[in-house]
Amino acid sequence: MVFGGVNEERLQLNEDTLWGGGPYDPDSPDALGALPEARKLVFDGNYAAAANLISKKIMARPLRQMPYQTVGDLLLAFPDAKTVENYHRDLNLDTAVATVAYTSGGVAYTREVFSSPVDQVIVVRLAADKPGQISFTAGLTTPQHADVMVEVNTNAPFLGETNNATLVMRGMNGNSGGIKGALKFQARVCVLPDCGKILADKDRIYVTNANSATLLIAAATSYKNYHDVSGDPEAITKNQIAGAYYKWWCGHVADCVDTTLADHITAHRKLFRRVALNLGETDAMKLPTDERIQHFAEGNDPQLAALYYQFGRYLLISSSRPGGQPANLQGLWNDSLNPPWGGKYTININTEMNYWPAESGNLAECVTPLIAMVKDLSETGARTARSQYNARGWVAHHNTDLWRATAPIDGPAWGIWPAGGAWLCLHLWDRYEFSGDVKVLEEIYPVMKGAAQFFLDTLVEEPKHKWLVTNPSLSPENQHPFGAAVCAGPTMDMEILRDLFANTIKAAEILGVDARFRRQLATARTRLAPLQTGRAGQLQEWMEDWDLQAPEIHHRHVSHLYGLYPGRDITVRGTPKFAAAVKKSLELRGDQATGWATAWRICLWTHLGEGDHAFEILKFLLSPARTYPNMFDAHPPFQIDGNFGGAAGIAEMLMQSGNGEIEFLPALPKAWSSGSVKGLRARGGFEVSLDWKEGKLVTAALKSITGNSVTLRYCDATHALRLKPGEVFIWNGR
Ligand code: FUC
Repeated sequence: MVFGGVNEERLQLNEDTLWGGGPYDPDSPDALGALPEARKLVFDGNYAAAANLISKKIMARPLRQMPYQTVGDLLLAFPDAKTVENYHRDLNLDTAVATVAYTSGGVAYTREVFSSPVDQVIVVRLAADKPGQISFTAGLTTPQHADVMVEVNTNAPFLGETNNATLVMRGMNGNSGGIKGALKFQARVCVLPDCGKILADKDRIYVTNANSATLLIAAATSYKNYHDVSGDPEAITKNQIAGAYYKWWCGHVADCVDTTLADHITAHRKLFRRVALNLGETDAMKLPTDERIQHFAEGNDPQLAALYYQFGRYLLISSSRPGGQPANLQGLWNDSLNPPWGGKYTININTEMNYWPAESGNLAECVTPLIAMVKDLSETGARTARSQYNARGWVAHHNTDLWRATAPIDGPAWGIWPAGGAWLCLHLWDRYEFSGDVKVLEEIYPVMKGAAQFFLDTLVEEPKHKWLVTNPSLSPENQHPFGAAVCAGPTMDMEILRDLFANTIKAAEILGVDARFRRQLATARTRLAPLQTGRAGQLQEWMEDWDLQAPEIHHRHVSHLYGLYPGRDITVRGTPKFAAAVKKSLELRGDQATGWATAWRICLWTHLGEGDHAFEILKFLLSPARTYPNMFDAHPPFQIDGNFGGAAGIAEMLMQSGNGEIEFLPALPKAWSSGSVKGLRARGGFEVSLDWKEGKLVTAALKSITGNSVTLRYCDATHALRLKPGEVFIWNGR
């Protein structure tokens, strides 16, 4: 995070493996013994007693998971600027460079910052348009247990005329909930001035009268994986700084950085430039971003929606790269040791939502960390499945952390929900659907199989209709009218399992494996509790028609509507009765909720084909109530899922794919009557570009990646085709 002050610059530093605690196993040893009684209490309608028992016996120990934590701050103090003119700061989404610029005392200063995925360093470049004008003091602070010291000339002892010094922070992460901190971490800031003077004391570096200066920043922890913390952050950060340093050094300090910057921009653009979106441009673009957010609801700034979409892609590119951790509740931008909700992976919506714009936004690489995490969960979750349920396969409840904890946490109103891992599997399947790559399928199939196996072993017959249901479970975080959230067979679980079983069966068919298991899944699938319409015409959230009596009728979660989006159980054309019931449920819930919950509503309305309604909700999401001046989503407080869900909502207005179809402009709002988009990806393995005028499709260009067949749809017109890999087809929607 770049704060951009004039007299002081604060760079808030994060490293995505710096979390509290260490490897741990939170499974409750009393859970398995209590499970039959808990199930009975739920089936008997004794919900409060069930919750009580679950709270005592089944919840994880400790009850909470480990928090994501900050590294600390790099502070740069500049001489007092007497007058400041032309202050400007921006983040260029196309280069991923943040710039601060101003004039003071007749000197124009610029400060550029970028975080290079190539060299694994953050680079700060301080420049002035007159020589000898760069003076500052650099120091590191942190709320962690850590020491800061200066090392002089460790990187380039041979560079006679150019001195350099490095700030080094060495620390240990914190304990949490009785789990001892087990991670060493280190941050290094190498300060490289061009001319001028560099001095250092114990923990500060002073640069005076340089022509310019470059800072190279690296950070690492000893985390290797969820059960191995034997890494050497000193070696990692030294290597990263040295690598960047030797690349940086090009003979004359003033010209250095250029290769590092060029490589950074190339790597960023490789992902970012795949999609171009134009929704129209107006004079509102000339205003600063905070003012545009204030005025977006007035309806005259379509480019801000395009910017919000691309900002979402930028955030994912910047927080979810192969080899790193998935984007957490704050992406990776966190200034605290105990951020809201621990900055964890909440997998009853939030983590999944982070990845909603990824595949259609042509960012398959960014999904890699999520897939790696789900693989880890299939290992830790196998332990929980065995010890807490005596089941095969694996299970994850509503949250996880760096250590891949999978037991139910927080309390029975939140934690006793076994479908978190099953939901995540939708993203594995999507990876296959969007790529059409059988190698992907081979890699993910065992994980999907394990997730499905767990439910074959734990679904129980409900007494009234003999449906197979989850028990104990809940409809994420929503209380039913009987003093608890715990219940059996909430609608969302059934929808997730219908998807999981169908996708696992398809995967096994394609791979030609597990015929008997496929049959078992198919049989179990037909016995799951069905969708039901309640007395207000709504889609029932629970097996019983409780919706209208629930204490929080406008609850933020709309879990039971998963079947319409992101699931594919319900569609307007395929299951019109249930689509109408979803609409009724949405009307009952209302349009406005927390950031992510507002974004989910947008996505749902796009899948009802109601673009103007979705756009009205987007106006709320993109207002100061739900978007901070820097465009971060406001839950409130800051939570990044709303950014990603909002970006997905914009893409879903323009194109939707699934069930063998790609639909163009399924929910185009009137406000975006003309526009174009290039480079979206669709299920089945297609790249899609569209342009439209006066609310009507002009052309849809489709490029096949895999050679699959597909049906194109625009309004009521359809066109079935099969292209060769690489072949392009242009359609005018008639
Ligand atoms: C779920 C949501 C909250 C919040 C938290 C991180 O518990 O219900 O609104 O987003 O996750």
